[in-house]
Amino acid sequence: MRKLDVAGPRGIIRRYRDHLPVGDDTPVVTLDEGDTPLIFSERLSSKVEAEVWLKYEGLNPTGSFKDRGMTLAISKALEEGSQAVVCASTGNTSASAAAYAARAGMVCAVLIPEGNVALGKLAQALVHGAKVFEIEGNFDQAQKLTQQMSEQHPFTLVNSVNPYRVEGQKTAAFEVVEALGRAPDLHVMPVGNAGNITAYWRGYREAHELTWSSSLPAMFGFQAEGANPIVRGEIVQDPKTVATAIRIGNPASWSGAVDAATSSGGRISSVRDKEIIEAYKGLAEEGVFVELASAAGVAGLLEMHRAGAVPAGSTIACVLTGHGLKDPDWAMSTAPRPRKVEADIEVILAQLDMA
Ligand code: AN7
Repeated sequence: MRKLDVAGPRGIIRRYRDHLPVGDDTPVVTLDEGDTPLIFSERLSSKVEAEVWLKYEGLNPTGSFKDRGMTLAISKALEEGSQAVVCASTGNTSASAAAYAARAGMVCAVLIPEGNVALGKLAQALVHGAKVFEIEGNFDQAQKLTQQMSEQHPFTLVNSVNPYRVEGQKTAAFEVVEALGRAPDLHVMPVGNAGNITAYWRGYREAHELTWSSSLPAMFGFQAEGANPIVRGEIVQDPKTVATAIRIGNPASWSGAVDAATSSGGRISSVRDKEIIEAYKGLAEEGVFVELASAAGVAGLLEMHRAGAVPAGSTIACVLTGHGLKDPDWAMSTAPRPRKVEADIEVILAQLDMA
């Protein structure tokens, strides 16, 4: 009897170890992250008259792209003898840090902005045993505090200013290139603290140098209109958007995002909350459940199409950064209520208008 094929190495450190800063002695703290699907979108492709592929990063172990960078950041922290990590977060980084720190047996402290973290993310950080502090302030203030904690106290900072985070996250670009056989023409994604666009651009450039792809994509990043410091060219003191994950007024990797956009021939732009919500609904209608911030890239792509900026027939990769289950409150607030009925098939059929 033929055995099932043994799958290749699991987790981004094992799969891409030749392209990451790890050695034989680096412990591998992994939850088998990465290897996420690149889903073809019929609906978006016909809308924008191009080939649109969705990189569904919500299918990582903790439900967001953050796991790619966290596996490496936590593994390196452990290798360096650190016993505690700290991060500021709009939610997903803290969920991921909490899970990987738990796996490594490390202490994890997280600082989150009070009242602006989606329920699922908060639940994750708490369940994995992180020490969670809701600060009376926003993400940018939390980020300053964690910087001080890591400079003055024995905490390893695992925000994306930690260089291993960006290194790990670049592997998503490798996977897109593997799946398409080359880089896309356009790469579209949300931008918050700007670590991820920095990482994708690095990943695409390395894939190009390694001759995995003969071309490079133009990189398009989208901030929410009320939290768009890079577009404005100045810090936004009181950032506001329904997409709490990207409610950031002073991104740590600002220059990385500008570099990705300008050197690739792309752009950083804003999308309105209304457009983000529309894009979120559209994705749900084709079976893809994301959190609001993740829909910002799609919203941006649709806006580009309206402006005539999507070349017909081009290949487009669109990153969906986090899972819809992260934010059940938002999902429920816009969806219809379930109907309460008697346990009677006739009653149910009558309500369905199918009797
Ligand atoms: C779903 O968790 O900043 O531009 O602290 O959770 O790399 O910051 C999250 C960011 C996009 C933006 N989509 O990525 C955090 C945090 C989702 C996110 C972003 C985030 P970056």
